[in-house]
Amino acid sequence: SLQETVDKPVSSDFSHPHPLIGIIMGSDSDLPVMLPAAQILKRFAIPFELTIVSAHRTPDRMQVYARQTAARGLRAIIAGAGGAAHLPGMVAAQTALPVIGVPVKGSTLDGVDSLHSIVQMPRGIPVATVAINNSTNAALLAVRIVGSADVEVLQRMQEYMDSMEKEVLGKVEKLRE
Ligand code: RP5
Repeated sequence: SLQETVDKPVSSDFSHPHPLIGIIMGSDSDLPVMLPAAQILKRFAIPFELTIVSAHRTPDRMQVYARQTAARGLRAIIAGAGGAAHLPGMVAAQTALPVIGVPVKGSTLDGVDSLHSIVQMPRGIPVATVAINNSTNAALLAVRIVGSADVEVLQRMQEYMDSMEKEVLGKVEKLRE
């Protein structure tokens, strides 16, 4: 049931005991959009946790989660939500950590509703907002945040960028053939 899914992690396999990044989402229906973020963090060997926190359905859980993140050693929060996507902003209001918002595309308004809800934060409380459904970029930004204080992680990011460049240049070569 929905109540069960909000009370426990989506999958305990995903949740590291000492995470640096928290991936949270408003509903289990957001999971397919948020999973690429988990895959990126795995690829970069960044410990993370993944769970459901709903601003509207579980407001107390959201407050407890947001207020404890810094003390628990997290470095950044990736928060995905669709529709009236208040989760990233409300979490950013209750922690000094960087919050990265992922607008999740719903069935009716193409995700623009969510994008606007997340990006239009009032001055003073920023949420770094990525493109609609682009949890990959949210995770890459989180890796960069961790990398700003960890040269090994920064090196991994540089290698990732180098391999991407190589891949594109390989395609350019193929077109010439
Ligand atoms: C938002 O409402 C969630 O983030 C989700 O994107 C959307 C719909 O949620 P469900 O009704 O599918 O649980 O809060």
